[in-house]
Amino acid sequence: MENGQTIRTDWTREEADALYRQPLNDLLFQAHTVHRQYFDPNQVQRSKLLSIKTGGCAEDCAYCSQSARNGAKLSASKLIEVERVLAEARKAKEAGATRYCMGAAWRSPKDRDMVALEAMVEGVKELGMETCMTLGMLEDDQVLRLKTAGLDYYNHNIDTSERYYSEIITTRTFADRIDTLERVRNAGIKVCAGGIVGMGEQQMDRVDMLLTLATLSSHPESVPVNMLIPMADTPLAKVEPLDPIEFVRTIALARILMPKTHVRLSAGRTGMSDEMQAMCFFAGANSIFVGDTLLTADNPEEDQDAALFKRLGITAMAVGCDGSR
Ligand code: SAM
Ligand code: DTB
Ligand code: SF4
Repeated sequence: MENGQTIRTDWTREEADALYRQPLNDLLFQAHTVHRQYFDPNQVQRSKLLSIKTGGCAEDCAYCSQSARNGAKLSASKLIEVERVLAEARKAKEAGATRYCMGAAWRSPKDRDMVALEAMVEGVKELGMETCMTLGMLEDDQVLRLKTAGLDYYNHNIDTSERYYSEIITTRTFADRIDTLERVRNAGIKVCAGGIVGMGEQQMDRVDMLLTLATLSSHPESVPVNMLIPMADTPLAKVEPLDPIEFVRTIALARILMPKTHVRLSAGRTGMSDEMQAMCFFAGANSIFVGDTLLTADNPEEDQDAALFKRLGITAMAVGCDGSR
């Protein structure tokens, strides 16, 4: 029991579905009430992303500009130098980011890359930032090496519901994803796992995706909710845009099911109005990516986010503060 409520990992599909479908005002009220019980509602955490190895990926994720399989034009880079990563991390810290997330376009890391990855984690930690990596699937020994280097979070998304998954990715299974999440959790690294909405899925897929995360043995500490950024030359380039209210409902359900989790309003903010983002913060989102690029796609400029925070009376979480009550 916490704050008079139990953190539940036994949510049923019927409960989650009913929560998602209730009248929007009821859903928002409930989500915001839960949010206030666990977090300062006016504080938002800021993470910065860096692509440490871009393009040429062997996986066939239908949304991704970095897959070598789906005809996207992005050329493959090598793993970048440790010093360059640390120089970028320093800049991100000066700009106020508290978590540094390093992403690689890999199915999984090669053992020959591990020494450089460990040095990146150690160097970013020395700067006083939280570290996060997203490198694809991991084996037990790789998880252990990253943990020993000091990695705080590992991001690995389930992307969508188990039902819709095979429409989006065929080169690794939903069960593979869960397997990597379990390895990360068992090693004592904090879990960052979420997905993408707006990929042509149905409402029940959005509910089921969150239900899978909320019924893991422990909730992920971070849940990024990405709005699909339709990338040219990918199979999802021309998918019908999602009703923004459906996106807000997804955030609200994530907040209710996983009360203590940082819910991140992730990719796709350049396509969102200030009003929509404000609604997402009210619904329980309390983390964003900052800086004008994500991995390969655009993100709002720092000035724009600073102006939005000012308009909304939101302040940024400081290093070492998780915004919880
Ligand atoms: N290669 C690693 C992997 O897939 O696990 C790490 C990087 S990958 C780009 C991280 C996540 O970014 C994906 O799982 C997906 O949820 C999200 N993502 C990628 N492309 C996106 C897009 N066009 N729109 C929204 N989210 C996207
Ligand atoms: C996550 O859920 N979203 C981030 C992070 N985890 C690695 C990635 C968003 C990528 C958006 C598309 C791009 O920049 O290429
Ligand atoms: Fe590769 Fe990750 Fe893109 Fe999938 S999402 S194609 S694994 S970089």
